[in-house]
Amino acid sequence: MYALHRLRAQGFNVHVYEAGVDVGGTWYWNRYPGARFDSESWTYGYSFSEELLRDWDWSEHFSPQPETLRYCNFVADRLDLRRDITFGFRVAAARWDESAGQWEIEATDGRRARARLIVTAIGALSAPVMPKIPGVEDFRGEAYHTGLWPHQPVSFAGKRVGVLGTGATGVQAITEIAKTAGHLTVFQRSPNWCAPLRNGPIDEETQQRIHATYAEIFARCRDSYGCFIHDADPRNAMEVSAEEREALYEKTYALPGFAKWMGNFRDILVDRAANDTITDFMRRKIRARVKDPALAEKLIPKNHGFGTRRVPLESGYYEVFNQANVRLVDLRETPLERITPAGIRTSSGEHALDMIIYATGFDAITGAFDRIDIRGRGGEALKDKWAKGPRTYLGLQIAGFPNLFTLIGPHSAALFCNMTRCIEQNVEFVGGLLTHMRKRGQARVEAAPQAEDEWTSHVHETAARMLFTQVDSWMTGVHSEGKHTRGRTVMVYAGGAPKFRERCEEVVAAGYAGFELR
Ligand code: NA7
Repeated sequence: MYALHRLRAQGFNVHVYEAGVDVGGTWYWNRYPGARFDSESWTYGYSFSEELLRDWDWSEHFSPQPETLRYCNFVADRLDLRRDITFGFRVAAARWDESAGQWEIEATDGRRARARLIVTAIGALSAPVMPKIPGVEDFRGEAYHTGLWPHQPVSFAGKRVGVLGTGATGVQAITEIAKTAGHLTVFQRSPNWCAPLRNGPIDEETQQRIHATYAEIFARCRDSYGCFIHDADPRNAMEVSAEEREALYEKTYALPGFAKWMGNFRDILVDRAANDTITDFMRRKIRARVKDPALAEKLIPKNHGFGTRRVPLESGYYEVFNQANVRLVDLRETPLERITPAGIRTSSGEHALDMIIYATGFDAITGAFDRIDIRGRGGEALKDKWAKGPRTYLGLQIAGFPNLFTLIGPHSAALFCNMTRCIEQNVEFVGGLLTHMRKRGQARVEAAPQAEDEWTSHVHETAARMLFTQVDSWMTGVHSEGKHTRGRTVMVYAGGAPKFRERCEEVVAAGYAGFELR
């Protein structure tokens, strides 16, 4: 939406093709119960427009999905975006036509369109993945994927509900569904380190303070590693006494949002000994919250340290397992065998269900690209080029694919950064580059192969020091669909948003070095 607004304001002829029947992207598709921000609402809205900031009040510190979707609609209305959007147009193919110097896109229903330049804004977590389990089609009850949730209300009352998946989505959905389900069975393959969200309504006084300090809020986000409002404590975890360490862990655990992940000792995500200390703290928290000690052990992750996967923020998740109507099935103990017409069968027998909810995540980061047949110069398929992992220049362009920009693409900072904040930077960079080209009468831009090589190596080097690269997760390109084919892949730029922005500024100052313009 910002790309449309910005490029249109810069005098370009822009048109958006959107698969959904309305705006909202992630917030349009992910309408499962419990869906909400894991970042402070007032840090997540667009910052580019005084008017948008002035005329929108967030009602909660961590906005629920319906309010966020209303916000997206508010932005679309205020900026009069819909007149340049074709909805219900799912792009199946995009081909570069060298002789015309144009891209041609084709929708799944055969409609076509042409443009000199394409800017993708197809998301990093937008290609939902169903698990590859035999019998998925056989189930006779209700079945939903959280990322393709129906628009009609879904009732859980009196039903036997099964949830598969305990990532950020599963954790939010489970907590909410447990409130009304007749019986809830949670099928857990890997537990995650979850921590309290500590949401609450925004009172009038706080609302006024937020409005009065937006400039400061966004400046703080801009200077932090991931564009979150939380910035790391400058000390290393092992530099202080055990008591001081514990005190900061308690303090951040009691704070809202990602304070415990992003606002902790600076080395907990890079130094294993430091990470062990916070992991031990989180382990004790789970034990204290779950009444049955054996169950608590099952909910404690064994294969990764705290924060090496995105931390699901919860509002009573662990307490759900103290409820009489909730049961945890540990799929590592009793592996899943198949979906049956009546429920889910594990090695210990069949669990009869009225509803199955697949909270099984996304073919992350490259999935949305792989689902479009993107062909560059000489008919080269992007999927083939990225078969062993993405190769890009600044996450924004790909050698061999002229006039194609990939906002929040693989290897951009946006993927280790809060999306809206980094989207704004990405859009402004692309807008600046296109204006630069227009002034010079240039019509074609393509990443230089050498610039792509250098950026790809830099992304790999930067990732190497981070603990998260040694763990299976969507951030390392491992998901149920791709796990066995590609293994762990460096998918994100982990140098942090400020370094990424600096690099982009240097590129601009050097006349868009690394981009071949003609
Ligand atoms: P995630 O974080 O990728 O979680 C997917 C979950 O589904 C995870 O617990 C998986 O277990 C589980 N899963 C996937 N396939 C299977 C099969 N076949 N059997 C059992 N369990 C399975 O996706 P989310 O939607 O929760 O969150 C993604 C991001 O979106 C999140 O970080 C926020 O930024 C927003 P596994 O861990 O692979 O063992």
